[in-house]
Amino acid sequence: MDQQEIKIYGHIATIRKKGKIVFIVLRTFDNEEQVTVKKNEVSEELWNLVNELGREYFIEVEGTLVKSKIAKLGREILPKSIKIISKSFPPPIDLYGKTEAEWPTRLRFRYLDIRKPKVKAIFRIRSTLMNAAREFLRKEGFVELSFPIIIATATEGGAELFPVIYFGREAFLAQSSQLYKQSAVAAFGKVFSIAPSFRAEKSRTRKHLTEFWQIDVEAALVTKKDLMDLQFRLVRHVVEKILEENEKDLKILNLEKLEPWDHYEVISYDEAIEILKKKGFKIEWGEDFGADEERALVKEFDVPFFIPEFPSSITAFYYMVDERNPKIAHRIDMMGPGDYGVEWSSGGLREHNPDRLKKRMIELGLRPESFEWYLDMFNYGFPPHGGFGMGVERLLQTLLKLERIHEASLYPRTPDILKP
Ligand code: AMO
Repeated sequence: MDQQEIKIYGHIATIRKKGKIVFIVLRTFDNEEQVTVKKNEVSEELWNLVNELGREYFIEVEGTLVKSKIAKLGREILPKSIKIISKSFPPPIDLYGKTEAEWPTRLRFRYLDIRKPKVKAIFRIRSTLMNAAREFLRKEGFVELSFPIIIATATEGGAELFPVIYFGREAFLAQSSQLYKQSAVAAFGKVFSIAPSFRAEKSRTRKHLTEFWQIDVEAALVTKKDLMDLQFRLVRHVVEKILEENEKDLKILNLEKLEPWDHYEVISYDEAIEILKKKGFKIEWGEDFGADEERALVKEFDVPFFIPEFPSSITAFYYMVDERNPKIAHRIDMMGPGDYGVEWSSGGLREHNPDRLKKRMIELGLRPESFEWYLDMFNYGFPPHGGFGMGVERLLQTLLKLERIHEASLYPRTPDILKP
């Protein structure tokens, strides 16, 4: 078909007058169309109206869609009528300029910033990611559950909690669903949730948000190898789905070369320390990797990799400590590779013996009384289990080569940003 009568709606992205022709780039919800208004071919009324239009006006266009050799999309719309549905102030940030507004300005007007094709591409891909992760886990037999967001105790360290007043009592926003997903594993065997996590960390880095989303997974009777394989296959499935469903978005982001990795690597904690020492870092056995160390380490890899054990002193209480070598705990970190690589997940095997757990809590300076129900549940025939929590924005940051994690969040929350 060479031409077609259509009626479409959209925002005016750009409007350019060239003598007796006006070119409008109309940003519809899922595309861009060129509307070409020729003075000699439209009514006087329509020509006059065109002169009133401005950027970001939301309009209705009725006309004929025809093939075009000059238009970028290979087609253009010759309008018969244009209606202004909603006018716009001149946009305070240039959505189509060659030089992008500074990040703080973009954030201030984020509700406009998210209209940009590049930003929309990121969030259409995020939507695929969420759906693909869910689809993959359900196919693997995991049951999706929702865990409380308002909780009574810290799970990932006390200093990072956001307090809430809960009918006169102190409560907190969940840092993760750790304790609850573990409780559910005894009932369902394989569980997951995709939910927000809140951390009151005053970290102003390229990879920290105070509100982020986790793909939280827990399974009974798993080995460390099972957990690594599962995570690798999960990420692979996500990438495959993005390639399948977001071809256009990848093009907008210049990421046509995105490829699912065909294998993963495993390095020991000791090896990671060695690599860093060779690179001149002053890091000793027993320390966790800081931002600079992590960045240097991930650059050494071009496929995702796992570090499948850590010193127990830097590992949360719920991980299983190695029986033969108590200096080591069975925590596994999954790292995204390359220049945009970051830690994607933490996870591992859990301790399910309540006495050993209690001892661990005391060793780490925690009060077992605060974890009464959690400790108690392990007295009722609890299966060995393990799991992981994968950061949605972190994964997206690496896959889409985003300089800062904030770009993977529609309305990012950081110590400095609370509005809009
Ligand atoms: P952890 O605290 O390592 O582990 O968090 C798991 C994953 O969540 C992401 N993440 C973050 N993303 C953005 N901003 C932050 N401030 C932030 N903090 C963490 C990362 C990280 O790898 N309960 C355990 C997981 C488990 O063992 O199952 C946990 O929360 O991608």
